Amino acid sequence: MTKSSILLNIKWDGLAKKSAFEKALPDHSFFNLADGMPSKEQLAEVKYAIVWKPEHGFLATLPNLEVIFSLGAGVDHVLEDAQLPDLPIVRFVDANLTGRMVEWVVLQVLMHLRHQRKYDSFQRISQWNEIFPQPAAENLTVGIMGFGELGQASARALLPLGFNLCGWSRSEKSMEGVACFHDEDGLDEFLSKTDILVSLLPYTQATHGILNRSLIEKLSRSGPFGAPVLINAGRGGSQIEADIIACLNEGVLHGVSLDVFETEPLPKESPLWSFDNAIITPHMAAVSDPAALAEHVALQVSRYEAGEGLQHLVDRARGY
Ligand code: NDP
Ligand code: OXD
Repeated sequence: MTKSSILLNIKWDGLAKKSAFEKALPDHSFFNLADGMPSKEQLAEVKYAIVWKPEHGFLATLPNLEVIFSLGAGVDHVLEDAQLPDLPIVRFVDANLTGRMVEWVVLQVLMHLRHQRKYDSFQRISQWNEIFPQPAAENLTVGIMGFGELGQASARALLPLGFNLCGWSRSEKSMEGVACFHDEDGLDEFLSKTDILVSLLPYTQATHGILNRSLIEKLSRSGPFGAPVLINAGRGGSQIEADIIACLNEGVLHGVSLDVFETEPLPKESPLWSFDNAIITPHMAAVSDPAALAEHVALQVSRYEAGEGLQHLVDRARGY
C-alpha cells in the first residue's frame, strides 16, 4: 500500500516534535513547509494538512487534499482564506490543551481576586502592606463567555474554589452549579451578574469587537472591587483595545488579563503594556503540545480511513 502524505506548516523547535508525528502516524510520510517547499509531485501526494495560519490560497493548490487539521482549537486562521477548498476541517480538541487553558484561567481569576499584582509592586519596594480587603471567592461571580470545551472545563475547575458561576453560549446549555444563559436574549442578564468576565469565544463575524465599552459597561459594578475584571484568551479580534484602555484609565474596569490581541505580537507602543492592573501574556494560554496533537491527528486519520466519522468538525456557516 502506498503511504499517503501529511503536510504540515509547523516550525519545529527540535527533532523530538517531528518524531512525535512520525511515531503516532508511522504509515504516513510527512512534508513540512518549514523545511522548504515540497516538489509538485510530493504536493500531489498530500491527503491531510495540519496547519496554523496557512498562506491564503495555498491549501487550494493541493489537488488530492481530503482533510484539513487546525493546529489549534480556533479555526479563524483557516477560515479567513477566501480560496479555502470545500473540505472537512477538524479543530484541535484535547485534554492537554484544555488543561493548559484551565490553568491559565484559574491563575488569572485568582491573580485578580488576591490582588497579586499589587503585592508584587509592594514587594519590589520592600513594603509590608495589608490594606487590601480580601473578599472570598463566594463573594464574586465569574461569567464565562463562550461556554464550549474550554469554557465548561474552566467552570468545572472554578466551581470547587467557591466562585459563583455563569456561562453564556449561542445554544442553550446546562451545568450543575452554573447559571447558564444563551444567545442575544440572555446576554444582558449574564453581564449584569458578572464581576469577572472570562472570554473564551471563537473569532467569528458575530464575535468581532464584542468586548467593547458598551458590553463592559453592562458588567456588574456591585462586586467587592466596585468595577469588573475582563479576562480574554479567546481571540484579539473580539476585543476593542481602545475601549479597554479607556475603561482601565477611567476605573470602569478594575483590571484585565489579556492573552490575545488585535495585533499580535502586541505592538511595543500599546498602552496596555504599562498598566499595573493589566496582565499581558503572549498568546500562550494554551499552546498545542506536539505529542498530543500528533495523537489527535492519528486518531482522526484512523477513524477517517476506517470509514468512521471525523470528530470535532468545524461548522463553516457558524464560523467555529
Ligand atoms: P468551542 O467551539 O468548544 O466553544 C465555543 C463557545 O463559544 C461555545 O459555547 C459557543 O456556543 C460559543 N459561541 C460561539 N459564538 C457565539 C456567539 N456568537 N454568541 C454566543 N456564544 C457563542 O471552542 P473551544 O472552547 O474549544 O475554544 C474557544 C476558543 O478559544 C477558540 O476558538 C480559540 O479562539 C480560543 N483559544 C485560545 C487559545 C489561547 O492560547 N489563547 C488556545 C485555544 C483556544 P455553542 O456552545 O452554543 O456552540
Ligand atoms: C488555539 C490557540 O486556537 O492556541 O488553539 O490560539
